[in-house]
Amino acid sequence: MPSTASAPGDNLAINGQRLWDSLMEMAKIGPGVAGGNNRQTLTDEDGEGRALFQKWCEAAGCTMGLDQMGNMFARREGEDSEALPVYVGSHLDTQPTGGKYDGVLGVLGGLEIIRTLNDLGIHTKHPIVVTNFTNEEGTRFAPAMLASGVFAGVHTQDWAYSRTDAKGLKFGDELQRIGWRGDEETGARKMHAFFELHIEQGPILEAEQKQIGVVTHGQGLSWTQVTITGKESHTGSTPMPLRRNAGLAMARVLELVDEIAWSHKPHAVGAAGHIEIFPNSRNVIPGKAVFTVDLRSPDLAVIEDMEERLKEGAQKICDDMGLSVEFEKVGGFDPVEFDADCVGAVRRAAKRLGLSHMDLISGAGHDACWINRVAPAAMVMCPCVDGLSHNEAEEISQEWAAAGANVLFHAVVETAGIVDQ
Ligand code: HGY
Ligand code: MN
Ligand code: MN
Repeated sequence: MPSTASAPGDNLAINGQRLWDSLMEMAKIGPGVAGGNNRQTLTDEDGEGRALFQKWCEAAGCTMGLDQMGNMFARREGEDSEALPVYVGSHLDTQPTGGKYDGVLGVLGGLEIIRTLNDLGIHTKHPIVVTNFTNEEGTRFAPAMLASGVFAGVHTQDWAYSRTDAKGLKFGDELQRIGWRGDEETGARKMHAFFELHIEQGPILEAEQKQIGVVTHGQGLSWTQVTITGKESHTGSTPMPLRRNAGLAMARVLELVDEIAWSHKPHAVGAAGHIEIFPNSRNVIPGKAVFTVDLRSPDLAVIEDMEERLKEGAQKICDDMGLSVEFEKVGGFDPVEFDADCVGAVRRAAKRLGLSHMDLISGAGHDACWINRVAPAAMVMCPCVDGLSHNEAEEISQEWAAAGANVLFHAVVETAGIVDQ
C-alpha cells in the first residue's frame, strides 16, 4: 500500500447530526412494518433510495458513475486526478425485516466524509469515491454480496443476471426495469484502498463497552440449498408407517445443523433462515421441503467439516425415511484477512480520536470481504443495541454512528493524503 501523507488533525470531525438526519431521511424509503426497513434489492423502493443518494452526492459536488451491476460511484476529485481513488461505502438494500443502519450507515458515512471535506475546504491527493454495492443482502437474489462479487471477479455477470427471485424474476431484468443498469464494465475501476463502516450486527462491542471495532478478519460463509422430496398424502387417512414426510426430514436435518455448529463452539454457527414447504396445506403431508443451510466460521477447515457432515447426515436421514435429497451450493466465501496497512489506519484513527476500540472478527459477510480480493481493504464497526440486526428493531446510538464515521473519516483521509487544509 502506498505511503500515506499527513493524517487529519484530531480536531477534525464529521457532522454527526447531519449524518443522523440523512440516516433517518433514507429510512423513510421502503419502511418496514415495525420501525425498520423493507427496501429489498431492485425493488422500486431500492430505486428511490438510489435516487436520493445520487441527489445528495451531486449536491455535494460529486460526479456519478454506474456499472453494469448497478454499483453506484460518487467521485470527489483529488489533487492528483491520475492517482487511484480511495473508495468508501457499503450497501443501501435491506432485508425484508431489516434495520435502518445495516449497510446504510456505511454508504451515508462515506457521503458524510465528502460533505465534511467540503465544509473544511480540505483537498486530498487521491480522489475519494463513495460506493453503493447492489444486492449485498442476497435475500431476494442469492447469493449475498452478489454485485461486489462480480466486481471482484468471483462471479460472472451473466450468472449474476440469471439469478432469479421467488417469483422467477431475473436479476438482470429487474436491474433494467428499475433503470439502474449502467454502462461501465463491472470491475474495471481500480482502487487505491477500500474502507467500509458497518454496524457489528453482534453483541461483542456493546458487551465489552467499546465504541469501535477494528475488523481484522471476516468469518467465512457457506450456503447450501437442500431439497428433500417425499410424497404428498392426506394427513388424516395416511397411516404413520406409510408416510414420506419431507417436513419431518427437514426438521431432523435442522436439528443436525444445530448439533454440528455446537460441536465447533465457540465460533462456528449454523441455521436455516430460508425455508419453503410444499404444498404448505394444513391437511397434506409435505411432499417437498427446500431450505438453505447457512454455516459460518473463521476457520475454513471447520466450514468444510460442517458442510461434509451436513451432507452425510442429511443423506442418512433421508435414506432411513425413504426420501430423496439434493444439495446445491448457492453461496459462500472463505474467511478473510483484511489488509494490515488499512487495518492500521483504522486502529490509528480510533487511537487518535481517543475512542475505546478492540480488534474484531466480523460475524456477518460484507462487500469488503470480496473487495479485499482486488484492493487493500478494511472495516470499521460500531456497536448495535443488544447486538441485534436483520430485525426491524435494529438500533444504534447517534454517538456510536458519529464515532464510527469519524474513524472512517480519519482512516480514509489519512490514506487519501491531505494536500492542504
Ligand atoms: O449474510 C450476511 O452476512 C450479510 O448480512 N449479507
Ligand atoms: Mn450489511
Ligand atoms: Mn445485512
